Amino acid sequence: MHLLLIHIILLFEAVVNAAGTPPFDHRGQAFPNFNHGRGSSKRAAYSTCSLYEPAEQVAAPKENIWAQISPEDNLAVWNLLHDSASELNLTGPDKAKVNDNYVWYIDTVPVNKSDVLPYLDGSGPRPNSWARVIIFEGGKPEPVSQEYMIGPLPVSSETTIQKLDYPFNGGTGGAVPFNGRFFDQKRRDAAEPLLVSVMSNITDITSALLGGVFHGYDNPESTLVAAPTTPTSFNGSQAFQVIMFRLPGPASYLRPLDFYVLLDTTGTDASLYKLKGLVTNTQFFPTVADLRAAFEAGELTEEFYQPSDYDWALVKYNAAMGTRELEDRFAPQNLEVGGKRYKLDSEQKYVEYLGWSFYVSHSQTLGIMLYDIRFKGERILYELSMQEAAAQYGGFQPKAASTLYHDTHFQLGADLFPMVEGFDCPFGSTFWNVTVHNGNTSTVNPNSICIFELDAGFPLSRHREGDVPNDYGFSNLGVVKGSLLTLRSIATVGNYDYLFDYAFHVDGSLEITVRASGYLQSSFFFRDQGAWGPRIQEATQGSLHDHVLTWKADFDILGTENNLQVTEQKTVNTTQPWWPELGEFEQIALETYNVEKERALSWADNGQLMYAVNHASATNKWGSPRGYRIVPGKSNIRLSTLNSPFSRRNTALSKSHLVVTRQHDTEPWGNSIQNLNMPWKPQQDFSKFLDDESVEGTDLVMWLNLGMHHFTRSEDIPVTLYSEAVSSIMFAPQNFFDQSQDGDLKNRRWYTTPEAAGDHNATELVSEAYGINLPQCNVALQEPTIAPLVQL
Ligand SMILES: *[C@@H]1O[C@H](CO)[C@@H](O)[C@H](O)[C@H]1NC(C)=O
Ligand SMILES: *[C@@H]1O[C@H](CO)[C@@H](O)[C@H](O)[C@H]1NC(C)=O
Ligand SMILES: *[C@@H]1O[C@H](CO)[C@@H](O)[C@H](O)[C@H]1NC(C)=O
Ligand SMILES: *[C@@H]1O[C@H](CO)[C@@H](O)[C@H](O)[C@H]1NC(C)=O
Ligand SMILES: *[C@@H]1O[C@H](CO)[C@@H](O)[C@H](O)[C@H]1NC(C)=O
Ligand SMILES: *[C@@H]1O[C@H](CO)[C@@H](O)[C@H](O)[C@H]1NC(C)=O
Ligand SMILES: *[C@@H]1O[C@H](CO)[C@@H](O)[C@H](O)[C@H]1NC(C)=O
Ligand SMILES: *[C@@H]1O[C@H](CO)[C@@H](O)[C@H](O)[C@H]1NC(C)=O
Ligand SMILES: [Cu+2]
Repeated sequence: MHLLLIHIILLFEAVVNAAGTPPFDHRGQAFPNFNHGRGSSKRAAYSTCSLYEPAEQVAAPKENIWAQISPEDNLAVWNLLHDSASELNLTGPDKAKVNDNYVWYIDTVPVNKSDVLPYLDGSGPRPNSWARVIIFEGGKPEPVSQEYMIGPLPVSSETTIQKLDYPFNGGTGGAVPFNGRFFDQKRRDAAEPLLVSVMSNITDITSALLGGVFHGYDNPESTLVAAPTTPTSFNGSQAFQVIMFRLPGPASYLRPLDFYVLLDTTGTDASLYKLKGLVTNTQFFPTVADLRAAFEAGELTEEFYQPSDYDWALVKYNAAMGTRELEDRFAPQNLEVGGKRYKLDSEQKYVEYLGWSFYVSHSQTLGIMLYDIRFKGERILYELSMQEAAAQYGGFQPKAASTLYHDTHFQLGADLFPMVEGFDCPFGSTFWNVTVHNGNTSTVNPNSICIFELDAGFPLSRHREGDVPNDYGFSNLGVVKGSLLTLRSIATVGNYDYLFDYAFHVDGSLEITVRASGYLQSSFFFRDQGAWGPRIQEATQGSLHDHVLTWKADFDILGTENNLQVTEQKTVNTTQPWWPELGEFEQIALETYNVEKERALSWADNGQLMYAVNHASATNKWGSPRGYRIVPGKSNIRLSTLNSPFSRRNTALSKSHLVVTRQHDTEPWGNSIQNLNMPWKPQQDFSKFLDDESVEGTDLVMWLNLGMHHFTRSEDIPVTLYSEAVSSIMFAPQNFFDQSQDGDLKNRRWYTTPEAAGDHNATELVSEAYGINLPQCNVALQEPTIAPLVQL
């Protein structure tokens, strides 16, 4: 941990003067006066920029009632559940087996919007907090995983334990059959003896074909890694495992081998588990004996071998690639040299920034969630949260062909980890912690959310009123600084590092961006399998796959009475009397209507369609409904496969570009985190949200899909690049205001060349800077440190 001091003198003034234009002899009176000279002899006089000054604190208007339950509540709930009086008959986590009852995890039940609004907007009571608990009830005659709600919190004599059924529409409430539940360590332990018995019996074969052996997940004699996938059931009547083998060590995801074991793991009695078959050389062998016969007949060979080293797969400097001229210089940075322009209530996780305000919450499953998002005091969104990060693969081999992931199932929200200042987030960013509950304890993941203001990288707006015969060639020139506040988190879910950005622009627009880096889930390379992705290393194919990430955008434009307006840009034939010679001619025209009922929608071909969420009756000064447009950004896709057995009904929300539904307390989530292993009989079927309800003049929710079709490439080695693996969407005012929201920004310049009397070639330039000081300070950057995770 050393301190790296980098001195950069910020001489904006010198830069301006270096442009070869006449000096500013005619500064407007608002132009700041600088005492510091430009000479290097004066540099010592500059003080250090306040980059690391914390943001000013502000008191949130209301308590953050969306916040997750505290570590104290988590422990109290844990103890309540494990008290014999609960009659839940729980076994402690260290002793429990698949056929016992034990707690999987504790999270937070979303507060009902119908309870929140009276509190938020009036003097209604503070809504109660409830814990959400998932208990694996393998000890029941009919073993299930069951969700519970425990509250109100903190635990008192009023606190009850109830089944949490109401958010789930699949027919079995919060219960999922044992076979469809999360394939946790205990299920893996139950299935491991069968896998080991198979693999230990064929060590000669695996040594010859793969160069390794497998004797158990944690057995030190194993030189192969077993990598199961999901889903592990279709409808809860059966359970299976599709296990691929890889070379161990870092970057194992990029070193797949040509060997697969398929197991039947139905039920809680592991003695009934069976081998379904083995796959290698693109052949299926129902039994070990069949595999052995083929091996002994010399029919099994490998054309390629994974290299034993893995240096090529690490995200580190690769000297063998040479150097680039001048790249040894320090890269440009975004630095808040004027001091932080946002205020925080760090306790309540509340943010204010140049007219914006919002609350931040976090859940174990969904990661960051934003609430009560307002601009200039007016509510735009009640909730903005990611609901699912799905990925589905394709390939001519058992793992890629079957893999579907729902990353909420893998607790994406628990995977937000400390970020690297200066690299993941700018130097001087504000960092917030994330707390994750785990059994009866909680862990603090420090610095796992960062907040910073960025230079947008482009001016928000400008105009040069030109073609005037004076020395400057214009009569006036206005330009406004573009800035935005970003709230960032990175979820490392296994192989992938998803980067989530919420960006609040100064004009009142809000942008969501998600990027992906990290390791591909790859497959063993076969020459004839180009349909599923290119060869990207010696023996590795980059497996083709889709990523689809769904956002819930519960718009409340000025309240809950909203419409979803569609504006189609059509090509129409018209006649106009002043062009009789044209007769009918084609031109563009708008057709506007409100969506009447809940439905799935698509982005239009050639972008000739606009969706806007409007208030049902409020209009701007010019008579247009006040609203926000949903502006498509990069890669607003949907899942490619609509009928795959692995993503049939459990992934319904990923299958359209966007969906509008009516808001209900009973529909807080777009997906169930226990849906993954129930593709044919999901705990929650998103398509059932669409039950013909009206969405006119009512509280509506937009479900928006971002993502990408991952056309894998050799540049995914060592890891996928955030530059290209990116998807975004923006919400922008659409007649919400009477004019653009940049007139009140002082970070701008206004230049005029007033006409001197009788002299149209005036050379006088008058500039206006509105009194914003240009900082004159030394930049002293500190080498980032990474804080350890703290077990409470
Ligand atoms: C309690 O759970 C165990 C499994 O952990 C089970 O064998 C036993 O039957 C259960 N007892 C009751 C009363 O349900
Ligand atoms: C939310 O509303 C539903 C439906 O009215 C109700 O069943 C449930 O108990 C409420 N949840 C909470 C946490 O208050
Ligand atoms: C091991 O292989 C032998 C013969 O190849 C077979 O008889 C035996 O059942 C196998 N054991 C297992 C667990 O597959
Ligand atoms: C699951 O699917 C199988 C095969 O289609 C069917 O026989 C079984 O009845 C289904 N079970 C449930 C609970 O839906
Ligand atoms: C959590 O449970 C473990 C046993 O599983 C126990 O040793 C520990 O003291 C408990 N911690 C707290 C804070 O209750
Ligand atoms: C974040 O966690 C660290 C480590 O537990 C702690 O020192 C720090 O005070 C926490 N910061 C906030 C803002 O809670
Ligand atoms: C306009 O009319 C022309 C001539 O009848 C026809 O070819 C064209 O398709 C029409 N365009 C539209 C948009 O209807
Ligand atoms: C203005 O500038 C133009 C072009 O340089 C020149 O032709 C013209 O004479 C000038 N007019 C006056 C009034 O100086
Ligand atoms: Cu990908």
